[in-house]
Amino acid sequence: MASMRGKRFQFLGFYKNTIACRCLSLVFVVLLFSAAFLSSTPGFSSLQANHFDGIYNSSVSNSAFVVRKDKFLEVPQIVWGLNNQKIAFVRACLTARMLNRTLLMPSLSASLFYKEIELLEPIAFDKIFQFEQFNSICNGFVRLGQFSDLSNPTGPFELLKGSGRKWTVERDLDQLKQCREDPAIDDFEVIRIVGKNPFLWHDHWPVKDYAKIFKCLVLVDEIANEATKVVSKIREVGGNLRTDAVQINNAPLTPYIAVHMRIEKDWMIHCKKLEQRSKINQICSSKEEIMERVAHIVNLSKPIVIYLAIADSLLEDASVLNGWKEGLLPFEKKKLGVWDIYKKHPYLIQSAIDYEVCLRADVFVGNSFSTFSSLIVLERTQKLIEMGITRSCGLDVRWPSYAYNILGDLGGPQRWMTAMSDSSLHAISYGSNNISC
Ligand SMILES: Nc1nc2c(ncn2[C@@H]2O[C@H](COP(=O)(O)OP(=O)(O)O)[C@@H](O)[C@H]2O)c(=O)[nH]1
Ligand SMILES: *[C@@H]1O[C@H](CO)[C@@H](O)[C@H](O)[C@H]1NC(C)=O
Ligand SMILES: *[C@@H]1O[C@H](CO)[C@@H](O)[C@H](O)[C@H]1NC(C)=O
Ligand SMILES: *[C@@H]1O[C@H](CO)[C@@H](O)[C@H](O)[C@H]1NC(C)=O
Repeated sequence: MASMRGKRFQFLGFYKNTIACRCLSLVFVVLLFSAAFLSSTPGFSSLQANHFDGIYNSSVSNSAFVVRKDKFLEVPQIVWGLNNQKIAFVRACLTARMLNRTLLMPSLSASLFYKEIELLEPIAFDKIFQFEQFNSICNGFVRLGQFSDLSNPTGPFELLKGSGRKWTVERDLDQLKQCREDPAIDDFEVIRIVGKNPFLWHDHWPVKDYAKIFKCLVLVDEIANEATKVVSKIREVGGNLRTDAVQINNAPLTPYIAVHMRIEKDWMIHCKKLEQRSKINQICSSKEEIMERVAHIVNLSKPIVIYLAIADSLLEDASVLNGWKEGLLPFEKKKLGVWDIYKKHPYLIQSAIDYEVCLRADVFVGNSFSTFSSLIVLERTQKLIEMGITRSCGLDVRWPSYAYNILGDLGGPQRWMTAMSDSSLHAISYGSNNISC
């Protein structure tokens, strides 16, 4: 933030030359002051969700696009990890938009079971994300509806998504176009897509369309508050440790690094397979490699707290707290004393809290093949862009993100920013080591 402020004041100096511009610069001073005030208020950074919604224009509406409120799309239950579910949900929204239909609020899954359908624990979308907020931010782009909005007792049109190698992207797109154009289908109040879950559907939309809808996903207060408690705790331990070690004056917020250490059993199996299939050997990082690379991040003001976003129960080796270089102070949920906050909740909510904690971190380090890490970097990139920073890879800016699975400068992790103009979400967010820095 310091360097940004410096730039803004230079900009102001430029206007000071003429008297006529003095009043203008006065207006600027007021605006700058309020911006500077907001950014140095403790609540500002610890409540980044508000920061997204409040200060910047959060409407994603592009034009007077009207989505029909009397025609609906129904999709299968959304499954797997939190971010697989978010991607699948957004893909369902974009499909509904293409059909000019309201998406019937789908069920998400609270648990992480992959195979046993009866163990998937359906959970309503609005138990995790705010329903009204979603429609208000996404107004004019996509729309969510409730099953109680349905009027017609006649059955839906069931649309079977094709599968197998012969079911190409083109065929999939043709099928959707046909649904839109054929009155015999379009007249149905509900089109119900059956078969594969939306994460496995062909993708037809650019990254920026996904990004627009991610912005409409605002956590319900109960979950956002849990994340705020965890972040406060991290900053509190950081503050205590730092005042013991070095005297830091006027530091309103103790910074922290969040590392999404993706070293759980399920991931190690998945990533080894992925490495073999794609012939890329940069996907799996060991605990030691992650520690080594994080230690080489330049310009960290040590000592600094490292929050380890990790699914503790799935760890093979419980010693993630050992082996960190001097000045890097690792904490996981138990050592931090926040396990009580997490343990009340099912997988999906635990993961959503961790996601927020990583999103709000001063520095984030993750794995470029993980959807969890990738969507965090996408949101952080979006925030930087809204602040006017479009290229930050080499610069000393706030909120840097890194990928530890790729070697960057000086033995550190590679700087990471999402290529928002990419045409494929898969290429930038979970199937690639191309991280645009
Ligand atoms: N960070 C974090 N991950 C968790 C938690 N609980 C489970 N997980 C992990 O999250 C993974 C699935 O999440 P997903 O969003 O798909 O991320 P990805 O698999 O890394 O792309 C699971 O495989 C777990 O290892 C948690 O509380 N925090
Ligand atoms: C927000 O952006 C939308 C679309 O770009 C625009 O129509 C609207 O006027 C903006 N609102 C504000 C408060 O700037
Ligand atoms: C969606 O349908 C409504 C009602 O028929 C129409 O006014 C609107 O233009 C349609 N939107 C698009 C993008 O086709
Ligand atoms: C590290 O800090 C120095 C001094 O503030 C700055 O000049 C340099 O650009 C920074 N390096 C990086 C990679 O951020």
